[in-house]
Amino acid sequence: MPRLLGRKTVRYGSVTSTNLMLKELAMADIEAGTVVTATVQTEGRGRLGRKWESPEGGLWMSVLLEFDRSFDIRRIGLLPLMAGASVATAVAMEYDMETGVKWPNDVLVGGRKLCGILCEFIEPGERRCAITGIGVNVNNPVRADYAFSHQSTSVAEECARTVPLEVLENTILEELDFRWGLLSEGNFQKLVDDWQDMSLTVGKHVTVETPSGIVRGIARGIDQTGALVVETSGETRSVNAGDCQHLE
Ligand code: BT5
Repeated sequence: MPRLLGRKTVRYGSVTSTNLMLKELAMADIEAGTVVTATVQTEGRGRLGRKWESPEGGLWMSVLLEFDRSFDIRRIGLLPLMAGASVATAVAMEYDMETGVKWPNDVLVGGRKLCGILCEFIEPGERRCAITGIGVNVNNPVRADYAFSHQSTSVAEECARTVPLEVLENTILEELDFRWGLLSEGNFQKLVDDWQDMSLTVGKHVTVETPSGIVRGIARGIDQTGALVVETSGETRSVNAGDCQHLE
C-alpha cells in the first residue's frame, strides 16, 4: 500500500505553531495525510495551554488525519498513544537508542522527555479530522536553558552528534502510517499491545491529575480507547485524560 501520510508536505521557516497552520489549511480543504513542518515555532503549544519550546534544530511537525464516518470518536485517545509509539520506534531504529512511552503523550529516553504530542480534533465542514502535532528534540539545545531542562533530552544529546532531520521525519511518518492503518482497520488491540510493549507507565505507581480530581494507584494498562486503567484501593478506574506522574 502506498503511504498516505506526507504525500503532501508544506514546509515553513518560522511559524506560530504547525498545529495552527495545519488547522488553517484543513479549513481550506487540504487533503488528508498532509504534513506541515517548521524550522522554528514562536508559539509552540503543549497540552492545556502550556508552551512548547521549539527553537531551530528540532523536528516540529503536524499531520492531518481524517476519520471516516464509521469511526467511533471515543477511540480518539488512541491517537497520541500511537503517535508516541511511532516516534519511540523510529528513534530506537534510527539511532539504536532505548526509548519508551509514558502515558499519555510523552516519549522518554533515560527518564527524560525527548518528544511530546498534541492531538486536536477538528471538524472542517463535513469532515472529521485530527491534527497530530509531534515535537521531537533533535539537534536543538534543551539541557541548559529551561526550567524543565533536567527532565528533557534530545537525540543529539543522547548520541553525541547532530543528525539529519529528514531521515527521522520520514521514519516517523512510515511508523505512523502503519499504525494509522491499524486504527483505520479497527485493529485496536494491536495498537494497545504495541503501546504497552514499550510503556514505561504500566506497572508503576502513578498519580494522575484529571479534570475531575486526582487518581492514585498502580497503572495496569490501557484500554481500547487509550484510557489508562489504574488500580486504586479496591477498584479499577479508567482515566481518559490527565497529567501522569510515575512514583517509582
Ligand atoms: C506536550 O505537551 O508535550 C505536547 C507538545 C507538542 C509539541 C508539538 S510541536 C509540533 C506541534 N505544534 C505545536 O504547537 N505543538 C505540537 P505537555 O505534555 O503539556 O508538555 C508541555 C511541558 O513540557 C511544558 O510545560 C514544559 O514543562 C515541557 N517542555 C516545553 N518544551 C519542551 C521541549 N522542547 N522539550 C521537553 N519538554 C518541554
